[in-house]
Amino acid sequence: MNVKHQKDSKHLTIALAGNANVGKSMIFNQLTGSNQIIGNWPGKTVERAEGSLHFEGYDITVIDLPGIYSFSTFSLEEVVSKEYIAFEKPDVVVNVIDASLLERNLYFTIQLMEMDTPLVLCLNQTDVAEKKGITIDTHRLEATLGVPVVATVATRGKGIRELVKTAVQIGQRKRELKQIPIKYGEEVETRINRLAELMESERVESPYPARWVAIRLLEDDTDTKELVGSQSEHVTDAAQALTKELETIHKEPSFVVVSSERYSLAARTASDAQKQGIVRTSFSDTLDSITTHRILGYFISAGAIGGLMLWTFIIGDFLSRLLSDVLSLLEPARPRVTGPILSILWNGVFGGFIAGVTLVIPFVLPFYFMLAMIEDSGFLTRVAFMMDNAMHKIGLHGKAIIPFILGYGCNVPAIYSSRIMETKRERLLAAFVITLAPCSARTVVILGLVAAFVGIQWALALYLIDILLIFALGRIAFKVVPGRSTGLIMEMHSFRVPSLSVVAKQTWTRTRSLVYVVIPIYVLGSALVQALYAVGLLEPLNDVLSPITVWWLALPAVTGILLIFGIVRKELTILMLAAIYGTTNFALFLTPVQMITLALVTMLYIPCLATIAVLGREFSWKAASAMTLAEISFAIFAGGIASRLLSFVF
Ligand SMILES: Nc1nc2c(ncn2[C@@H]2O[C@H](COP(=O)(O)OP(=O)(O)OP(=O)(O)O)[C@@H](O)[C@H]2O)c(=O)[nH]1
Ligand SMILES: [Mg+2]
Repeated sequence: MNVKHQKDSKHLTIALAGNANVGKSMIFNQLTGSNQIIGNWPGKTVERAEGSLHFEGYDITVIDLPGIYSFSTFSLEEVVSKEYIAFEKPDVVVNVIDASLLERNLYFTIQLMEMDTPLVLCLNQTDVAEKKGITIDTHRLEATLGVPVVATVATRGKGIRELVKTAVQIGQRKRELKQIPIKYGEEVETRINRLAELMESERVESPYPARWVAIRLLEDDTDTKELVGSQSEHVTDAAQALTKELETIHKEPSFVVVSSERYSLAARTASDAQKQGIVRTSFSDTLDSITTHRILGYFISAGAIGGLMLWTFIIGDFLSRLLSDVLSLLEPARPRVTGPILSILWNGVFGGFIAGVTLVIPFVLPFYFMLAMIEDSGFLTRVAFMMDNAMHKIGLHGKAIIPFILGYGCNVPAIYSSRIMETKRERLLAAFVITLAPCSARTVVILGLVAAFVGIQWALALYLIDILLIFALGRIAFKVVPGRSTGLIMEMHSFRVPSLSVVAKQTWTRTRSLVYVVIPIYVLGSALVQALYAVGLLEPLNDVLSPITVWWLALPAVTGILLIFGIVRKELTILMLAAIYGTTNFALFLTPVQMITLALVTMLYIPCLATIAVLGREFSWKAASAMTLAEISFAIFAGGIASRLLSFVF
């Protein structure tokens, strides 16, 4: 890792660190004008993000780190944050904390102080604390810790300027505040000192402060033991003996001894600095008890997921019709001359653009809008909580519902967010389930083909089949991939009225990145199909695939090329269909059975290229190809069966 530690007077690096869901990314976005994901559920930021800011002549690099609770265990997020702070040594670490959960947040603050890094405490969400009747004496907190404290309300930009100002002062060492050393109980403290001295005499080198390493050793942290053990077994042996002593005195594992001391320190500091007033039961509390109610909660959660789909169907359908009507006004401009070049240009490029606009945007936009509302209000974590039981059936806990619902939008970011799962195995299972989630591309196909021409009940049936398949296949995968499932530990944050600007920004960022990718690929693809057609290559390609498409699936031969394009992006299957026939009225050349079969196969047959790439990167290429092959064979199998069964119905 390269150590970049520019100490010139006009450049500074500020890192934002703290627990999950405290508002780090919101502050980051405000400072740098970036578009990091914001939402009311923990674990959104998974990799560090970098942005820049100019402030009073300073060139500031701001780093947004993933939210973590401690440095001791090692989830990916913890490694990312710990290594960044230790190796790259930012000039200042701004520890963002949730003022309404002061005690819990201070636990991490104490660990940061042990890292010996220049620190500023950002007391965010003070508005939420106020609503809960909590008032915090910032001066007192500052005096107890010896760390400057700035109160903020990130959603309203309150205190942000002051925060940067303080961070710059600390980063430039213009304001010296002496951090009060964290003192543990006598028996722990003497052992920390003994280990730290031993490390010095043994000349153990590490990017972390000696005291920090000593504490980690007493906590029996595997990574630290490896780091030190490779240099001096003498130290690790001594650490083991001292750990044993602690365990005999306290009759508890040593990491519990150390962490309970830290907790009691956090508790003392918090209760010293804050006052709890009397509060009435708030609306948020009432909402909370309804949405997590034993029985009602299930209906509400199911209703939320169903409602999200229904909303997308209804609004999407309406917008799609509206857009087609408006764009059909352009139809008279269609050139009368025909010929390969013109058809490439007109049908391919222009037709591609129109179909892309009318078939993609209307469905994706309302979906992402509602999703952002559900995320930002804090409702998503309640759904996860209620779904815990159901998800355990497929070896996952309720938290997995969050990436899964995100997968309804796009599988790619959803697979990234599966990092909120605790173990690698759970992440892999979650990712597998996500690749089957009916993402917006699949929704475009199901709605554009089935809902529009066969009936909305058939579209809903496809969704239902998809969910059932997810459970069935998820369960098989759970049995195949060895391991146990873990319990659900997830904190729930208060409900809040979604911030319209956050929702709007989120919707726009997600839709934009999708549209920027889909429409150009589509326009190119559509022109390519026209070109293949013009040079007479389309037929042979379709012929090669015809045993599958024509014989087994009973679809027109032309679907061969569609399914190939669909590998790139699933919307392309129906967008290309429109391009080839020059109309979006699919009923002219497909029977209802064919439409349902085509939608079913498209829904299941492969996670798109981008998803495969992420799977390969996040897990392994072996896992990615196994999932891809399994899904292709399954889709073809299921499509053939469905086509035969459906011919009895229609
Ligand atoms: N009321 C209120 N809400 C806030 C404030 N700051 C942030 N939020 C909300 O808190 C939630 C979490 O904000 P994020 O910026 O995503 O939190 P984060 O710390 O980056 O979270 P992770 O990336 O998951 O670790 C969002 O719903 C924000 O709208 C605040 O000062 N007041
Ligand atoms: Mg974040």
